[in-house]
Amino acid sequence: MRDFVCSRRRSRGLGAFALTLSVLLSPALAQQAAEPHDHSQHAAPPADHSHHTMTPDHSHHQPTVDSKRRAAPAKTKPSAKHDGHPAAHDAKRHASPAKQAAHTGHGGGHDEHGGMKGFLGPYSITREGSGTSWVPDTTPHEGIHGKVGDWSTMWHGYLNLIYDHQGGPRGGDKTFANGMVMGMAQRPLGDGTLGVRAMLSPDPFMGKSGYPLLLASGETADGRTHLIDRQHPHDLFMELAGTYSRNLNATSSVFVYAGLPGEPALGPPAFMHRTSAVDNPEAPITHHWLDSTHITFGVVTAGLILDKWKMEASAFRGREPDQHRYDIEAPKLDSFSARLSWNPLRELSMQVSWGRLNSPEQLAPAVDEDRVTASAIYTQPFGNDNLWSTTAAWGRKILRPGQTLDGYMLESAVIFKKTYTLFMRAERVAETELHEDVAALDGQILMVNKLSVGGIYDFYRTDHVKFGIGGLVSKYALPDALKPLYGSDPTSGMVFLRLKVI
Ligand SMILES: [Cu+2]
Repeated sequence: MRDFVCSRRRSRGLGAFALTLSVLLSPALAQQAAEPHDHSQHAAPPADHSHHTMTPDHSHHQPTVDSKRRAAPAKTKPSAKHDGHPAAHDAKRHASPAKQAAHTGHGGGHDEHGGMKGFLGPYSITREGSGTSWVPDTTPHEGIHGKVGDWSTMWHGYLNLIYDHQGGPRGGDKTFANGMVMGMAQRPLGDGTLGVRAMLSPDPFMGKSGYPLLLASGETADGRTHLIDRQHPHDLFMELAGTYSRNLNATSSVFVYAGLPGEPALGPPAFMHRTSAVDNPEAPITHHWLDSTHITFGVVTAGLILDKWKMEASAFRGREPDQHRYDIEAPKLDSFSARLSWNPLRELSMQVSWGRLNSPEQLAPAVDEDRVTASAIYTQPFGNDNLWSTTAAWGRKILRPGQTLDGYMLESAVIFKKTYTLFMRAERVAETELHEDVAALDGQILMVNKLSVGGIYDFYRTDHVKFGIGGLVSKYALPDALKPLYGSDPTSGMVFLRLKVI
C-alpha cells in the first residue's frame, strides 16, 4: 500500500532516469560511430601496452581489439580529438622521467582515458573505486569520455531489470529495476586535480521496502520496523562529491574529498564498484558489515598517498539514510573513520579500516557502532580479453552497547571475451536482526550462510554498450533454530536483463 503513495513522484523520477540513460546512450552510439575506441584494452596485461613508449602522442587511442593486434605503432594516426588536448599538454609539460616510466607501465595518469587521471593522486584512474577507495590498477575503466573546456568528463552506468524469487516461507517475488549512473569531471588546478562526481540510483522507484532478499537486514521502509529479508533501496542521490588533490612528487599526493552524500574512508569499495560484484544484481547480505556507509549524508575525508600506500581519515554522519529515498538529508560530522590502503601489485588492492559510527540505526538510536574491516581485491586479466576478479572481505560490527558481530564474504567473477560472465558470492554473517521478532530466539547470535552462483550472456555488445541476459541461484546453510522460519532448504533465484554503458 505504502508503495503506491508516492507513485506519481516515482514515475516522474523513473522518466528522469530513463532520460538520463538515453542521454548517456546517445553520445555512446555517436562516439562509437565516429571513433572506434576500446577502453577495455586497459585491462590487458602491460605487455600489450609496449607501444605506449613508442607513441607519446597518444596514438594508441586508435585500436579496436583486432586492429590492436595487427597495428604497427608507427602507422597509427593520432585522433584529431586529442590534438590541442589541455590534459595531454599538461602531462607533457610536467613529464618527469619517473612519470614517463610510470606511463610505460601504464600507471601514469594522463590522456589514455580521455584525459582522466586519478582524482586523488598521480596514477591511472583505474586505481580508483567508489568514494576515495582503491581497486587494483588492472581494473577496467569503462565509460564514455568527453571534454568540456578544461574539464575531462566521463559517464558510465548500468540498469538491471530483475525478476526476483526468494524461496521459503520468508521469501517473496518481485519485479524491479536497480543500477546506477555515474558522471565525473576533473580538471588540472595548480599542480593537482580538481574533481566533481555525481552518482544516481534508480532504486527508489522500486518502492520503499526494496526487494525480497533472504537473510538481508538493515535500514527501514517506514521508520518503525526493520527491513528483514529484504534489501533496502538506495537513495536517488548516492554521491554528490568534490575532490582536490595536490601532487607532492611523481608518485605522491595529498587530497581532500567532501560529499553530500558521499562515502567515508571505511570498508572495501562499495559493491557496485567492485569488478567481482558489479555483474551480480543482488546486494551482498554482508552489506551492513562492510560497505553500507557508501551513501552517507555528510563526509569530509583527508588523505596522503605515498606511491602504493594511501592513508586517510574521515569525519561523517553516522546515521544511515532514512526511508525517504529522494531527498538530501542534513549533514553532520559526528562519526570518524580511518583507512590504510595498499596496492603492492597492479593486480592487488588491500585495505584495513576502522570506524566509530554515532547512532547509525534510526530504530536503535541509543546504540553506537565500531566497525573494523579488512579486504583484498585481486583482478587479473588473462588470455585474450578475459578478466578474473576476486574480493575477500571481513567486517566486524561492535555494537556499543551490544554484541560483536562478524561478517565474511568471498566473491569472484570471470568475464570471457567481454561477453560471457560467471560470478559467485559466498557469505557468512553473525545475525541477530533476522529473528528479533521471535521471542525464543531474541538476542541470540546465529550464523547464517549464503552461496550465490550466476552468469550473464551479453548478446549485444558495442564499444560502449552491452545488453545481456542473466540469472543466478542462491542456496543457504542455516542453523536449526532458523529452519522453522525459513524452511529446511530454501532456494532463491533471479533472472534479469542488463543494460550496461561502458
Ligand atoms: Cu548500499
